[in-house]
Amino acid sequence: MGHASTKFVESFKHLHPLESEFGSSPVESMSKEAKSRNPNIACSRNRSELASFWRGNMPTTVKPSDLSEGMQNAFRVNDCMNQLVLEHLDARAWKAQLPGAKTRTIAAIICHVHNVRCKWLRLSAPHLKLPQRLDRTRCTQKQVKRALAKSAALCSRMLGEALSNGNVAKFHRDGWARPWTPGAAMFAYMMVHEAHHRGQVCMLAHQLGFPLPQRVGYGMWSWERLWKECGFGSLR
Ligand code: NI
Repeated sequence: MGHASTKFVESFKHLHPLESEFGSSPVESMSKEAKSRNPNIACSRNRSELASFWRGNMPTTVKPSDLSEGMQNAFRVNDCMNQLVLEHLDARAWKAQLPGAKTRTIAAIICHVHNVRCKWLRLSAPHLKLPQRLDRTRCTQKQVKRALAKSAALCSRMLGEALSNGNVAKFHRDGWARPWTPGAAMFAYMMVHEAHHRGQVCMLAHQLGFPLPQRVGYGMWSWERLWKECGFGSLR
C-alpha cells in the first residue's frame, strides 16, 4: 500500500509540474504562532474556524452572469484535459489490466466518466437529446474521444441552463440521491468527479509502463492556452 501510494505521488509529480502537489490550505498559510494559539486549527479539526475563514475570504467582485459563463467554459476546458490524455495515451494501455489487480481498465474508467455525464443529463435535463452510452468492453479510444466531446458540450449547456434559472431546476447526481439546487456545489461535484478519474487514468498508465509524455502534463495545466484553444478568448 505504502509502495503504491509512493508510486502514485511520483507519477502525479510527473504529470502535474506547474502546481504544488497539495497546495496550501488556510491552516497551512497561518503563522506558527497562530497555530499554536489554537491547537484545533493546527491539526485541521476545527471545522467552524475553517468555515469562518472561508466566509471572510470570499471574492465579492464577480458578477453572477460571468460566473455562470465561466463555469460552462471551465467544464469544456476540463474536457480538453480529458481529450489531451486520450490523444496521447498509448493504445497498449487502453484495455490493459494491472497484473493481479482487480481495478477497472482505463477504457472502463473513461467510459464511466461519459456514462455518468449521461446519467446527470437524463435525470436533470431530460429535454436535451441524450448521447449514446458507451460499452466499455467494445469502445475504441477514438469513439470515446468523440463521445466525451459531445457529452461535455451537453453538460456545459446543462450548467448554463441550471445556473441561469432555465430549464434545469434541480441537479440530480443520482437516482437515489436528494436533488440539489443548481449552483457552485453542482459545478464542483461535476468537475471533481472528472478530475478524480483523470488522475486514476494517469496513474494507471504510469503503472502499466506507458506513462503519458511529460508535455501532456504541461499541456493539461496550461489553462490559458486551453481556454484560448476552446475559443473562449483570454482567461481573465
Ligand atoms: Ni465515478
